[in-house]
Order: sequence, then C-alpha cells, then structure tokens
Amino acid sequence: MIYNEDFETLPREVLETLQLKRLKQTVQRVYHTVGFYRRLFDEAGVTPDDIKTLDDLKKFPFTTKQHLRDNYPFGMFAVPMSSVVRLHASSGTTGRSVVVGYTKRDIDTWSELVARCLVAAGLTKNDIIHNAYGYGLFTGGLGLHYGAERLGASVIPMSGGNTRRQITILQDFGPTAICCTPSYALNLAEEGKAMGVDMKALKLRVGIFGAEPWSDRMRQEIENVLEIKALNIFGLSEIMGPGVAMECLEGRNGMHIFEDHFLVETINPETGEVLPPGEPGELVFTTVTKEAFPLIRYRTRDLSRLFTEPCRCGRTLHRMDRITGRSDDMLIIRGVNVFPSQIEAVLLEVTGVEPHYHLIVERADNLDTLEIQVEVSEQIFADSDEIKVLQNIERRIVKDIKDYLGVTAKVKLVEPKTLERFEGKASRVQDKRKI
Ligand code: DLL
Repeated sequence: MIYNEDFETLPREVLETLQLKRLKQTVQRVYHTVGFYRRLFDEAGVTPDDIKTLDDLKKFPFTTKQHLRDNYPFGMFAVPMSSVVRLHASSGTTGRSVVVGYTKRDIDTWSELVARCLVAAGLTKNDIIHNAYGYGLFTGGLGLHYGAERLGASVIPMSGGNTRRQITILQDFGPTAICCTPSYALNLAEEGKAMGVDMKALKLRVGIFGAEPWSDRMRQEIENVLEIKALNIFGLSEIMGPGVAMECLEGRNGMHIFEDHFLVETINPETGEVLPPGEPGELVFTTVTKEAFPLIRYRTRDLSRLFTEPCRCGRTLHRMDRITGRSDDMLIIRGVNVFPSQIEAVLLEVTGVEPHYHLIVERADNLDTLEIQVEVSEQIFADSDEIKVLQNIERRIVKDIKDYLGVTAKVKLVEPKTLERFEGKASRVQDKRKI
C-alpha cells in the first residue's frame, strides 16, 4: 500500500525535475533570509544562480552540527518567529543543543511523511497504534503521533517509560502496531514475560522501530518474541524528525527516502567527496520543502549507503541501508543522543573533579547503561575521610547529567591519576553493547 501514490511512484525523471525546481527555490530562499547561508555561500563563492542542474548542489558548502550550535537557538530560522508553530530540540547544556522550528506547513508535511511510513508498514485507519516514543522536545513522540492521526488511525500517546503500565495497555487496548526504539521493544517483551503475559498473544502485528542503531539479529529477536513484523524508520530532528526514510513491508531491504522533500548524497567523511550509489559513506541531506528550518547539504554523521535498484513495492524512491555507524563520537543511550563532550562540560562544572574520565556503555536486559568514571582532585581525595563530600559530588553529577542531557548515569569517583592517560587521540568511551 502507498499513501501518496502521486509522489511516491513518480518516474525518476519527473521526480528529478520536481527536485530541481524545489532545490532552486530553497537555495534562493535561504540566501535571502538566513544570514548564515548568505555568508557561507559568499565565502564559498557560490550564488543561488549556480544551481542549474541537481549535480550543481555539489558546488555548495556543507552545513554541520557546529553551525547549528553556533546559531543557537533560532539563528538559522528562515521565517519570523510569528510563523513558527512548534519547536523541538536535542538534549544538551545551553548552547550545545540543536533547536529546530516548524511552520504550520512544515508540520503538515511532516504529518504526511509519517503517514506514508505507517502505510508502508501496512497500516490503515483501522489500526490502533501504541506510540511509546518519548513525547516532548524529542521528535519521536509527536512526530509519530501526528502521522498516525493524519492516517486516521487510533493513536495511544503512551510516551516512554512506565513499562508495566505499557504492558497493561498493550493487553487491554489491543493495539495492532507499536512504535518505539528497538531496544525498548525487547525490554517490553522481557518485562511482559516476567509479568506472566503471553506477548505473542497480543494483537500487535507490526512494529515501527528507529531512533537508534539496530541489527538484523535484533530484528529477528523482536519478531520472534513479539510475533510481529519489525520495520526500520529513520530520521533526525535537524532534517525533520522521524519519517525521513522508511522500510516497506514488501521490500524490507533498505528504507525509502522521501526524495520529493529531501535530497540525499553519500560522501567520504574524510574528504567530503561525493560517492556513487552503493558505496558506504556519510549521509548528507538537503531539505527542499521546509519553510522554518531549511538545511543545505547537512552532514548527518550517519554512515550508510544508497540503493537505487527498483523495489517491488512500486515506490520509485531510492533507499538507504540501515545505519552502520557514525563518523563522530555521538552515542545513543536509551534513544537519547549524547556526545562525550557534553558529559565533559557537565563534569567540568563540578568542583572537586578532574577532567579525566572514562565512559562505559553497556546493554543489560535490553536497556543501555552508562557508567561515568571520573577522577577526584588531590585535595578532595586528601580530605576524603569526609565520605559525605564524595557522596555529594557523585549525586550532583548524576543529577546534572540527568537534568542537562536526559540520561541516567552511574557515577564512580576514582582516585587521582588512576585512569588511563592517552598520548594521541583520547579514547574515553568503551561501548560494550552488542547489537
Ligand atoms: O531519533 C528521530 C526519530 C524518532 C527517528 C523516532 C526514528 C524514530 P534525533 O533524536 O535527532 O531524531 O536523532 C537522530 O538518531 O542521526 C541517527 O544517528 C539515529 N537514528 C535515527 N533513526 C535511526 C535508525 C530521531 N532507524 C539520530 N537506525 C540519527 C539507526 C537511527 N539510527
């Protein structure tokens, strides 16, 4: 089934004509409304008139996450705030998070694209959708919610957490589809089993999983324990949120990218060179219909590759492979994006600790855990008969990490000069998760 047959099955040359028209408009608009882009293009010696073919996009400079941070919070918006009807943001200490805005039409587009995803998963207005993505600044909850409403399905706005209650609702309301992170799906299955619930007997038929990396092995496990079809959904706040790309039930091999709204490239993350389809590299997106927060050649840091072969579902939209890694050090912990530098910034605000730390990430019972080992200062250590002082430091770090970054961490204070030092590039993160 296809939600918007007109746009999802366009012959490639018609799609490309549409893309070029929209690209020209977007590049013109950002040049005239976003000071940042005017400067960026001027410095690179390009003007909107340089876009004559889709290939000309290559001549334009990249936009990076650092650019977004430098323009925190609203500096990259292309419309006045009076036209912005929604804001979302990634977690982070002030100045480090990324804030995104939407006009009414952006919300409308987003709702349609998520509706396309749900239909690609075989859902109709007769389905009941249990939405366990977090509601709030994170785009997952509201993104899926609006898409489900657009489709006309019945949506249960569960949000994350409260796992036992989720299981009761799964039993009592009989949803036919579930949306959450893949690790949370496994966690729900396990908790349900512990509660004595036959998770295979639930009415669930399909799951729409994303927001964090997962493997085929995890897919098989989820499909086994919940007896459902598990599909991959991709997106990022900067580009829109969930619904940038989605697997279809028929193909289940790569996610169709909604190319009538987003242009995609893969690049060599070291050199920035554009790679041919099929070759693994970093995904770069350009939005061509967004009003409030358009982005030109945004480097996602997500590693994947593009498939251009036709898919048996009939969509002519190219597909991207599952995300195989990142070209930076971003971690996704229980669905929350965290950079080691953000943890460092929090630690540096705490008196009595040194900027020597290690981060250990593991997955236990399908839940990610983060341990922060950090050295205390000589002085604190010398006075450490004051066990209370240490406990207070520990508590303060746990609280600040939760407050600023939205993740729960275990903190272990260690003696001065006990953590490994690095001669070259520091490798402070040990990610022991096997996904
Ligand atoms: O995670 C949007 C989303 C919500 C997608 C719900 C899917 C479902 P951010 O919080 O901005 O947005 O995080 C974006 O998450 O750059 C990827 O690294 C990662 N990611 C998202 N979807 C997938 C996926 C949402 N299907 C970042 N597989 C992205 C692997 C994913 N990684």
